[in-house]
Amino acid sequence: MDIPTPDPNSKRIRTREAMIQYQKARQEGKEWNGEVPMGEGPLNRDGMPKTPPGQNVTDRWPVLDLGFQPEIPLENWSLTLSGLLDYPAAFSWEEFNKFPQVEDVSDFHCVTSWSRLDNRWKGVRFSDLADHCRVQKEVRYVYIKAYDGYSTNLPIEEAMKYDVLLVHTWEGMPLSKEHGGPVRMITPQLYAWKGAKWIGEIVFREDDELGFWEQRGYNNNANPWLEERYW
Ligand SMILES: Nc1nc2c(c(=O)[nH]1)N[C@H]1C(S)=C(S)[C@@H](COP(=O)(O)O)O[C@H]1N2
Ligand SMILES: [Mo]
Repeated sequence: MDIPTPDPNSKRIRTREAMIQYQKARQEGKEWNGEVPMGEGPLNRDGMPKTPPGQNVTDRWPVLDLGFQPEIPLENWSLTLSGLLDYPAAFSWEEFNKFPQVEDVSDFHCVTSWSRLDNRWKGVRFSDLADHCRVQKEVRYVYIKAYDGYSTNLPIEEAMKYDVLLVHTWEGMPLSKEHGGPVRMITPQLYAWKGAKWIGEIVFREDDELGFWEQRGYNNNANPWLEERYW
């Protein structure tokens, strides 16, 4: 087998190294004299430029789906948490709404190059749902299934971030069906395809499994500041 030697001076590797150094300095509270990695605008609350590289900011909110928008009456809606959990559960709409309700303002970055900034959301933290069901220590990934047949996957540590929410309200209004109502997930620090609209089930797993777009060429990591768009 011929094993190639990665070029340590390539743009890709250089950029990632700069990002590692930058975030390390930031976490340790050290001063940073190098360039702020990739993107434009003031830094966001996670220390990254507000607009990731290659993104155009829009006030409109485009709709992306697989050509089918499921209609889910609230009395038929449920959210299942399954897999490696001490207490697997299927929450009804009422049970879901008993979890602490969190309001947050965050940005939304689509891999097709548009970003919608400062969206005001209300919903339930992914981590509150997961903690309730007691995630077993073997868990490394979650695989997410939606009511339209869509799926996506992410590392558990990404899903547990403070800003990952299952939202039912946008700008004070119930989340519309076209945008994933009754409930969708949002992943502000990853491209938006990692956030399933019409979310129905979260499977906690030891092994990774590629979701719908990840199988078809979207990058599994999906970090907008590293432009991890496609394979
Ligand atoms: N269930 C489901 N979730 C989905 C998708 C989808 O087709 N089905 N598209 C993804 C993609 S590619 C993006 S960019 C966002 C788009 O959300 P929006 O239509 O509300 O803008 O949802 C993501 N979640
Ligand atoms: Mo997207």
